Amino acid sequence: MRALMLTLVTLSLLQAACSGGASTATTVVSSPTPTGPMTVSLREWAIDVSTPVTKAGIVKLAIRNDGSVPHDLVVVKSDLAPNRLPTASGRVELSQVTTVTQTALLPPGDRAEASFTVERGRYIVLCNVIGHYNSGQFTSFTVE
Ligand SMILES: [Cu+2]
Repeated sequence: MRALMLTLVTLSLLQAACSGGASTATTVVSSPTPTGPMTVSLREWAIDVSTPVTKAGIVKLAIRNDGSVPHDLVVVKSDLAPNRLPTASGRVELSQVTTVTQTALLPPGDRAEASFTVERGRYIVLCNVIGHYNSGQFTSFTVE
């Protein structure tokens, strides 16, 4: 996480240096915490999150369906392995897990936002369209 943030800061500084012409890099990094939303990309058959480790508090997700079929997004708090959630008929049984948030079905290219409060622990992010979780469309992030 720290290495990633340093990389991002370095990239910002490089961008500023390249686009700023003769001016020196004056980018001020005033906040030690990430301010933007966690981006979530849905596709066949994976989910990519930009921030695999985050801090307790409010998490904001910027979700996009980058796949070619409709997907949805469900966030579950669970200490189970990400591929071990209870399923029935090709879907995760949400009544048997702690569901934090759930989007509507997103057509390809569509976006959605979600924000919710997280505490320490592991959160599993999945698509619950029939068969998609079993095809590997899930990931997880950790809250420290
Ligand atoms: Cu899906």
